[in-house]
Amino acid sequence: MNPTSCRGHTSFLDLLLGLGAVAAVASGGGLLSAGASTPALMPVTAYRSASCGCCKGWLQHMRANGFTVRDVVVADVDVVKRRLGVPARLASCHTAEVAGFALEGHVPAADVKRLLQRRPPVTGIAVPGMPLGSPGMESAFAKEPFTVMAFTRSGAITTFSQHPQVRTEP
Ligand SMILES: [Cu+2]
Repeated sequence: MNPTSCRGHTSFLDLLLGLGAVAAVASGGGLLSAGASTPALMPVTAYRSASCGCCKGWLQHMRANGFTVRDVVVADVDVVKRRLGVPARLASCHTAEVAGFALEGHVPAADVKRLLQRRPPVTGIAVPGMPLGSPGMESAFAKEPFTVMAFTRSGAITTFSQHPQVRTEP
């Protein structure tokens, strides 16, 4: 997989959706009252290679959905993936950490929030590869269905959520 091959544009629609989510949280009073334990405010540390455009797109997506993201450029993301226990067959471009969980690839912010709310006994969640239409991989030409997988260090891999996307003909 070549992390430099992806596209780095976040669509206007995605920005709007992200801002909408932040506004919804703010209007509910969550940002003011809930403090540091609010899942939406958990800091995310993201590791990526310097040339990865779609990684930056995912960072933008997370920030637009209320996360504070620390952007760490590393020489070899595979070292980080091994440290965090990401199975090789679930690998994508960037890898991130939030609240002790690993996040691999273009995981939607909504899934990260669900992970933080439910705290299942997993090491992390992943979107393998780089499906078109996933957050940070916006495309005018195609939206591929994708599945968010949960994984453990003992090697168990299960389905966390599914994102059936509508294909558009070019
Ligand atoms: Cu990517």
